[in-house]
Amino acid sequence: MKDHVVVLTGAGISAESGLSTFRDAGGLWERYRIEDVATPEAFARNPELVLDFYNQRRRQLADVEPNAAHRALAELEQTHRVTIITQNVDDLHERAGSTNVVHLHGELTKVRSSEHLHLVYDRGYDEIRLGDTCEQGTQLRPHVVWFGEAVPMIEQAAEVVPLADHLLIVGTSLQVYPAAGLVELVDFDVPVTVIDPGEVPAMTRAKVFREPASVGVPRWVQDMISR
Ligand code: BV8
Repeated sequence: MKDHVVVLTGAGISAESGLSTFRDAGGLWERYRIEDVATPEAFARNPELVLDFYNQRRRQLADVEPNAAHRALAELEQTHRVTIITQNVDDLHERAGSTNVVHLHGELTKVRSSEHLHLVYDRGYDEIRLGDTCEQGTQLRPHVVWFGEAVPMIEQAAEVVPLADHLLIVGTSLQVYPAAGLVELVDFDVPVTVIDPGEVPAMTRAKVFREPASVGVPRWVQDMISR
């Protein structure tokens, strides 16, 4: 039976593809206030501002490519069972070839009805305009989890983490909950590795490689494959 590698990823794994992280210098939250663009209240108050914020990010996806870290995780599926639990709303894991990706906070390439949560549609990299509606006539919104909204995939993720033979944490500051709480669910005897050039409040027993994902992840994967 192939070992099961569970990977928790955040904005840092997509940084070298050219997508801004949130909290780093020059990050999204330096240019926008969460309460203006990433809450249901913000959407009710100023839907155009919110739609524009996500239209820009969706459009940008068309101009970027997966990097060596995304590709290495896809390659690892040849020798291991891999589950990627990502906080990212970009589609770079799938474009790199990963087949088992759980999007905790939604997906930019999908839109949904703002009232009928089950009405979800593919949008590719196209924009949403005010007045674009679902088949029930309600305004479309980005299929992402805003702050203060429930995280529907958290149960599924919480069932997978305890099944890990290895936990790899890449490019997340572990500041946002309940996602950050997942790392506590790994068994005490399971090896935990963190790849992040910055300060990350990871578990004391984690092996930390303070380097960019495009360097640390391919090397970690080669090490796993060659074992
Ligand atoms: C909820 C989608 C209740 C939208 C996102 C407990 C304690 C405190 C607060 C809370 C709590 N529980 C809940 C809260 C409130 C809140 C929260 O966590 N607030 C934080 C700010 C304190 N959580 C919520 O609101 C959640 N919902 O609790 O609902 C509920 C329950 C039931 C029913 C109804 C309601 C919803 C949270 C999800 C919000 N949506 N994204 C969008 O993308 O626009 S969160 C978004 O921000 C991302 O998805 C991600 O999760 C987070 C950003 O974090 P990271 O990805 O880690 O990125 P960051 O920039 O922080 O760090 C980058 C890292 O990469 C750094 O470490 C850096 O060093 C590293 N790096 C940089 N370059 C590289 C690199 N690494 C490798 N290589 C490189 N080259």
